[in-house]
Amino acid sequence: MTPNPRLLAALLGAALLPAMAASHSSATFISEQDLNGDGKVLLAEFKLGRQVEFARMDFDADGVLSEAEYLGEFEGRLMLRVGKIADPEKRREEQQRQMRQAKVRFGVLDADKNGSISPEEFQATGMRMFNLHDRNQDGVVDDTDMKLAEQERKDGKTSFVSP
Ligand SMILES: [Ca+2]
Ligand SMILES: [Ca+2]
Ligand SMILES: [Ca+2]
Repeated sequence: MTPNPRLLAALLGAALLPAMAASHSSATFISEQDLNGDGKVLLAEFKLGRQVEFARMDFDADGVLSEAEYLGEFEGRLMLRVGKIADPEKRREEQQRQMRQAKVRFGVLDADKNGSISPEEFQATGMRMFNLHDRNQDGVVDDTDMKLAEQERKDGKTSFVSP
């Protein structure tokens, strides 16, 4: 039996790209990526956002993301988030868990395993994310895709994509 490629992509995405957990619902995706505030995300808009994000993380501006740059940027954001956890033991555990996941993500993003993330590698991962949200594949993530995702969720098709 040949696995459904979309199902496989979804499973891989869920397993290998925990970064997506933060953007797993299309509503969150739109609110994070909608640069001009019109309630939808065009492919070009999304790519531009990724470019800006890449440049922001590329601290030494050498055109690629090193592991230190990638993890350092993530750690900064993580500190703000885990700071809300009152129990110091739990906070430390969560921090370590998240950093381990970030290391795994770096390995996934670095598709050619040369030790750094190129802009192409960064965009390729973004495209997979975009395609997951663009349910009807029209190059825009908007209300229609949210409704489709909602319907699929009701039908129990993609519970692992949008739990
Ligand atoms: Ca760099
Ligand atoms: Ca690479
Ligand atoms: Ca769409």
